[in-house]
Amino acid sequence: MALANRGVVFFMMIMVALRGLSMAAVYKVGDSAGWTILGNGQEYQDWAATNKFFVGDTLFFEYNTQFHNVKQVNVEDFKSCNPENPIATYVDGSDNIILKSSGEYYFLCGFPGHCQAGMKLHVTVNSAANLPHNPTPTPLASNVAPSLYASKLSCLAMVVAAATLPFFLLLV
Ligand SMILES: [Cu+2]
Repeated sequence: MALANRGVVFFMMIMVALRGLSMAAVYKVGDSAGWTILGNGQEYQDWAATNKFFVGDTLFFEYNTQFHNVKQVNVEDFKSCNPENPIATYVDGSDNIILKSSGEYYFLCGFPGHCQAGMKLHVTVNSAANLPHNPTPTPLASNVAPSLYASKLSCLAMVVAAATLPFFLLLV
């Protein structure tokens, strides 16, 4: 009986640890390139399209503060690349922005010309915060960011752990 109790406690500890891993994901904007001027102007739209964001997730912007910053703006200022009326401004060069509510988020770089050159990011944040992220690979899986991959793996680990619970309890 004592053994069984220890097994249950051990299992609970694993579940708590896995839950902590899978509840929220951190997405590095632009993946390895970070937040910068990349080339064709579509990079961050393409990057956003390969990810699915949920409330509680974090956008991590990494950039050289001499050349870039991050401004959250409204949709009109996003369209017109206007940095003068920001909702929030980030200048640390390694900014973690937690997506606290569902909806549309718009970011741009406030340095002259950078938004026009493609340093602008629009993400849609979904409200299904309590559901595990979809562990099924999408057709875009080969392009998926390592950070997303990690979150998918942790969700998968949680599903596997939950599925093996009955067997685990039988063993102890
Ligand atoms: Cu910039």
